[in-house]
Amino acid sequence: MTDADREADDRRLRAAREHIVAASRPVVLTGAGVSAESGIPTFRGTGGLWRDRDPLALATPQAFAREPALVWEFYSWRRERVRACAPNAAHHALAALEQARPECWLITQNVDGLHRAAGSQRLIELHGNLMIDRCQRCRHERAAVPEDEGAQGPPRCDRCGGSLRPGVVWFGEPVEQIERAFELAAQADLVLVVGTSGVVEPAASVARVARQAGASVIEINPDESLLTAIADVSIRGAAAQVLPRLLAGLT
Ligand code: BV8
Ligand code: ZN
Repeated sequence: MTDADREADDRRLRAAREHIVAASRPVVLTGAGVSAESGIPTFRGTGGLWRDRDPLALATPQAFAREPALVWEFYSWRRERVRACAPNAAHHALAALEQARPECWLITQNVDGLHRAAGSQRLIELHGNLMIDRCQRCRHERAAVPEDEGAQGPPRCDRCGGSLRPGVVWFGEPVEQIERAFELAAQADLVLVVGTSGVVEPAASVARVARQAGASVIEINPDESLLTAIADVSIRGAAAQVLPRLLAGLT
């Protein structure tokens, strides 16, 4: 990195910090990139594949109806990985931001539960939670248990005998909390977009709704995303490195 690059980075960080200091109703939108440094592969990055199957093709109700045991094994594999992972400095920095800013809400696309584990409470898990099982018949929910993982396929509900499924929102399924997320975005004066490609809708539009309502947009991502175009400041870097520097002294 040249001196000029470093100076440009510092300028962007200072500009972003000014937006954060000025904001009183910040909203944070996170994607899989915020968990990358915890060792959880992103959806579209390398390492995201499982038995060379595309996760996007497995994360659908059709795949589960067609091959329940295979899809159950895919989610068991992901649960096992998530159990071995801990929140990273990015998750902790965002939990500290919530402590310092009573109006701050965190809207995540992630299903790994790491924001909750880091202490974030004003949290909306748009796509559900990987570590929850939900009954397909009576919608009873329970914490996923390691004993149920593996090839024997989805377990049965102990209330109604229906088949359980992972408590996540699959592609093609409605995102039940999106209206609440859009309401918060429409009241925000800042949206911090961390570690998302901006590919998945309607989640990515949380940033667009905030922008249209007049919020400033700050993006943290090593690469460009579909949301870079609406960012006031786009910081090229890893969340676990950038967020602690960006929020130092502000939380
Ligand atoms: C809906 C849970 C309507 C499951 C997830 C055609 C046909 C059908 C549907 C559609 C279609 N076209 C569009 C759609 C809509 C579809 C969609 O968006 N598809 C995409 C693929 C085009 N959306 C839906 O289906 C949604 N529902 O529309 O319903 C409806 C309405 C009424 C009634 C019926 C139906 C539901 C979408 C929810 C899908 N579920 N997860 C599971 O996990 O198994 S989404 C899944 O992708 C994950 O949750 C993940 O978080 C999410 C989004 O991806 P990202 O988080 O952005 O991750 P990605 O890998 O893409 O990017 C990572 C980024 O991090 C990169 O930019 C990278 O540069 C950056 N990064 C890497 N390292 C770091 C980093 N950043 C910072 N620091 C680092 N260290
Ligand atoms: Zn049931």
